Amino acid sequence: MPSLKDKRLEAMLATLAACRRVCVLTHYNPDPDSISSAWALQRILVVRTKARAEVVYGGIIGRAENQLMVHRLGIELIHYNLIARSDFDAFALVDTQPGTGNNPLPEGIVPHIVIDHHPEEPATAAAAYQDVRPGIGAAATMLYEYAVAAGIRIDAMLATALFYGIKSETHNLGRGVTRADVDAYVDLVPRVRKDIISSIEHAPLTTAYFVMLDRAIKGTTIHGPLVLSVLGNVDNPDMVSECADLMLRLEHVNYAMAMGRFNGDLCVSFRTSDPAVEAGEVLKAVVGRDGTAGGHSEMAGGMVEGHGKAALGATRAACRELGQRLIKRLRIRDGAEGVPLLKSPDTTPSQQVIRALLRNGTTDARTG
Ligand SMILES: [Mn+2]
Repeated sequence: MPSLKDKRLEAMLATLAACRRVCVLTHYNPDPDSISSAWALQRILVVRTKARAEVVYGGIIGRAENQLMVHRLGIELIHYNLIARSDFDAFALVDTQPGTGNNPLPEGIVPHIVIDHHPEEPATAAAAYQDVRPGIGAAATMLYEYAVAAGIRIDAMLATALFYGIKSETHNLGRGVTRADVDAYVDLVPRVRKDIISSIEHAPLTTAYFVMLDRAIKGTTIHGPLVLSVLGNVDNPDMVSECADLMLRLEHVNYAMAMGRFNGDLCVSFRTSDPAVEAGEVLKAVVGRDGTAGGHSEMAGGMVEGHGKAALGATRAACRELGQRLIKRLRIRDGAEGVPLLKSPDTTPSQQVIRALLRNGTTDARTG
């Protein structure tokens, strides 16, 4: 009797029976989960169908880690601007869905395939094949299952890509994982090139990165349990999400939102460690009709278009407005003003603890 995984695979492949060339779309600025998932689907389609398949993205691969991942693993991605959409007779979406505004699926095109782990979007129902499982920690886990069911060879490079996709998406299995994620991770470990993972995780950073980081820190204010970062213009949109990730690590902080302008769009990232708050829903409400947003329970991203010609002052005002909406939404009292990150007291509790330990001679001062 065919397993559920085999049935899923056969149902997916059946939708492409008459297709010649498939466009596998990631989200705009693809992260490791999206890149590895698309790459795995491309491999499956090349082996198991008569169609050719390309991995296509619409934005920019910004993070140093992601650029190095693509380079070291030899993943071929094509920018959407370089393809002719008439060359393709089928579209497949991974780690994203139609109608989310975070992928370059052309208006009016109904995708053949949607495989995703974000909450289901209404437009997805029209796809010939959908597999949307919001409980799963990483899309790469789903594509690993398809790859196994398809019987394709998962070589060291593909294994490393999928492993890194799961690892980075789930913070090393520490965030929103299911049994399937753990199984895929464990299965992949023996085949992974650990040296490549290590080099990706310690990718060289440009001086431009530190300039941007400096600006991000200077543009950050603390509003009780919330941190807001206004970055101004950024040279890559991933900087916005990196900043939100970093600021959530500030002690006593449960929410972080970062905003920056890239290519005429205002990019927004929201992170939370509060299990009572659904990040995707909160950001959708905050952005409202101004733009698009979506995400998971702990992380979300959004975009407000039309900031290309706006003066930076107007964009900053829009950021302040989004910040105020978030403060209201999270019901943070006395949060409207905020304190600049660099003006907040320099003696935080953790520093006091370290000093006390040093005074008592219980901390080895030679380390660290
Ligand atoms: Mn994902």
